[in-house]
Amino acid sequence: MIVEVEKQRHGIDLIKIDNDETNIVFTNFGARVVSWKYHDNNIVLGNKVEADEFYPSNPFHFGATIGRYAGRIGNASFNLNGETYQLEANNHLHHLHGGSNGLDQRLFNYDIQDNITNIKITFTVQHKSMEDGYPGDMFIKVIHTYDVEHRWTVEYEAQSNQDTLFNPTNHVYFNLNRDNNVIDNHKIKSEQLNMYPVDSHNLITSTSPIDLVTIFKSNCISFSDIFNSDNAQLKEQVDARNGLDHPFDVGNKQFFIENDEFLLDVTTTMPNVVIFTFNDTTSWDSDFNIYKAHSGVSLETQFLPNDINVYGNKAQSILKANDTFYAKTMYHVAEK
Ligand code: G6D
Repeated sequence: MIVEVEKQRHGIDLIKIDNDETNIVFTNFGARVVSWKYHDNNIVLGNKVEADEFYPSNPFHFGATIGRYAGRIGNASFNLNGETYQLEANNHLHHLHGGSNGLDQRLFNYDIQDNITNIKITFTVQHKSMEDGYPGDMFIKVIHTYDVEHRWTVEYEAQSNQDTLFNPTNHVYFNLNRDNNVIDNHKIKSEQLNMYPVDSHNLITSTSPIDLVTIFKSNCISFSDIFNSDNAQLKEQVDARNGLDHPFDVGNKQFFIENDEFLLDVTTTMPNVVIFTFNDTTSWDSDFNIYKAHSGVSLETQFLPNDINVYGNKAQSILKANDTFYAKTMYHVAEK
């Protein structure tokens, strides 16, 4: 495996890893994945040529680390230990993806370890208490590892000096098609595919999910079948937003995305995954916007969005002072 660093403007570095059949590129801007290729086929959405211009203005968080909190916090406010915290309302009345000063917008420090069977990049950053509305000074590590078997692993380690919320994810969008045509032909497979219904602002409306395996009598379902389903509850959810933008419970914390040529295996320690099929790309007014609806699918492994307002002090995203947070997600791609 070969690793090299390319410097672009504004302190943005590309860290390029070559592993023969595959290569992958990360950047210190948002500790993000910029490109992942199997031979000539781009399997994720991104731009490594003009990364320094593309990413600071990318409203769809391509490949970025999201934090402190992935997804929405309803009414941009939460209560913790009897104290109410008001966050930036950057999505209607709600707070989304840690706000405009979230981890995706931060330049991380980094260190590269070139091991025999993998290359490990440890990105670090500090978040000061209240600079983004959340309590607690945090020290956050995002570790991206790429190994000889073409497996990308992302690990998160973090501590806070006060009780706080922490719900990180990576906002990578996949497209396994060689011609980059829409992902409607991709299938999702898992022992369980339970989808939480959401309201018009994409906040969950019920903790009783819709069981897709029962509806489709299969645990391997194409996105086009989901988009065209006659099931009344599913149809109402899909039609209202031209696709999926929903949290799921998957079976055994593992699921697969596939087309005829590639199989992506995703394994995580996190309990949920938000599946977003890039339903409306028109709001991004930029020459960089070459995307149409369903150009990719993001697979955001995380705790249930808005859990703090749904479950209160039982929310899994609560990180206690001086405890160590740890989570890991692995993506393995193979040709069929
Ligand atoms: C997330 O759930 C959200 C979407 O609604 C948002 O548009 C996207 O990130 C950028 O997946």
